[in-house]
Amino acid sequence: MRQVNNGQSGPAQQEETIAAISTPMGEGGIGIVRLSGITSEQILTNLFRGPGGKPRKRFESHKVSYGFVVDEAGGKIDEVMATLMRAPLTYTREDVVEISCHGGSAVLKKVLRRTLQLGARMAEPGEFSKRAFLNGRIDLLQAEAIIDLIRTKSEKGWTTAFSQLDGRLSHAIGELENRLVDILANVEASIDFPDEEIEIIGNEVLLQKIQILKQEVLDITETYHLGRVYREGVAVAIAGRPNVGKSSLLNALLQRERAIVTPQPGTTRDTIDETLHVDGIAIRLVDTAGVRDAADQAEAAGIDRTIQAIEDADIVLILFDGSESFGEEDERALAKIVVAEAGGKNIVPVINKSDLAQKMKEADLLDTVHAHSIMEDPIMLSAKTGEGVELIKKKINSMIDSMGEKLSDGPVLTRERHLEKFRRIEGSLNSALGAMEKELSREYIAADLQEAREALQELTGKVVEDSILEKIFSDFCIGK
Ligand SMILES: Nc1nc2c(ncn2[C@@H]2O[C@H](COP(=O)(O)OP(=O)(O)O)[C@@H](O)[C@H]2O)c(=O)[nH]1
Ligand SMILES: [Mg+2]
Repeated sequence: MRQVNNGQSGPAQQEETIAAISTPMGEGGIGIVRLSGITSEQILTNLFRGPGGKPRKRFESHKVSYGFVVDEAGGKIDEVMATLMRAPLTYTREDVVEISCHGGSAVLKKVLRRTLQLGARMAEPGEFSKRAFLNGRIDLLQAEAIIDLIRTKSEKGWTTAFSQLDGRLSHAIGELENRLVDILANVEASIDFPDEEIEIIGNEVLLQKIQILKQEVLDITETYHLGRVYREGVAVAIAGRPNVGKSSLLNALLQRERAIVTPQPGTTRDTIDETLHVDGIAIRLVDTAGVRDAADQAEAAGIDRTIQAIEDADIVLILFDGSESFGEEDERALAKIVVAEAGGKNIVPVINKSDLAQKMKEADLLDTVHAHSIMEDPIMLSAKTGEGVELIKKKINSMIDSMGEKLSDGPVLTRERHLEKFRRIEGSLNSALGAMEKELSREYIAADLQEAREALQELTGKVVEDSILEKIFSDFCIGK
């Protein structure tokens, strides 16, 4: 376990200097090489020349300087804008240098190499942000939010990531901890000084305080389902027997010819993944191979992946061909899909090819799917004309809404890690309440409350295991 500098003890110790290209590789208007650490300023002084070709003795903090990066012989490498930012008002709380170069990979690599020659070492993935965390500028929840903010492509993903970076979740957890510490202090005082004249809260009040705290913990836990959907999006699998129009539906939803469509059954042999944005939420659509008894090995492998995709999906659209009557192949596909989805709860039946003469009786199909515990009514669709595509999008949206209470402006849990800690806190509070009911000594209650407090501290990273840190920061890209 590591105790992190929480920023109350002045500027952080500076570490060896790290360097990286902080912008994506490729062609861009600007590319940035970033340095952080104790020799950042010295390295800048060595590689930078002003417009007149002269070295500069002093850089003003947080001011941009125009000039050139030069090699060891003084030859110009690039025309740049360089900024020195002295600790502690920087991304890492160490001295930071940013050199804005022309955004080409050869230029950026040359400038980076020059910083390495002058004593910097290559930064590891996420090392800048890790230093920001270790130096107490951001907590672990904010570090997680930085990755999310960089990764997210959806509007809702951005809102949740930014509010987490802005400290909404951290603040709520800080509040919970303060209240817990108050209660704990009182419980401990009653153990340590049972006879003294301090104001000890009575059992009834204590019970009530813990219950209120627990309710708040439960309210925040509730936000996880939607929080995860906002962060990661939802996975929607398109399933059914071969030739019912699964690939056609994928194309209709995406409004382009992504998947190959043929009258030949068994054309789609691998799963196809594409992302669609509906109402600010990323919807990962997975077109699957038709579920049937495979004709050959390639198809069998495709069907295995289909089953996997259905297991992983949040929502499954099961397609039927309305121009044919419900057959044995439909029945077998239906049974397999319901098993893979684990019960039928999130399956939506869709009757496709509504532009053709209909042989499938909607009422019969309804009975059949009900028999498989699928409760959603079938949606009529023509992937060919596009009729019903909007209904499907609406259905997906309303199913997302039913995954959790609408989120207010409060804190939101977005990761499995958060959920797991909140469950632990709930467990500890339950155990404290149980101890009170059994009228156990207050030592037991104190131990439970202490455990809840530890889980809160692990959430923000006040106390954290190195392996968790490694896991979180290795998810970053180099230069962040
Ligand atoms: N008339 C009509 N034909 C369709 C419709 N959707 C798909 N098809 C046809 O059905 C065949 C199979 O479609 P495909 O999307 O490849 O089915 P998949 O095997 O389930 O992926 C193709 O010939 C499509 O043109 C539809 O809504 N109406
Ligand atoms: Mg297909």
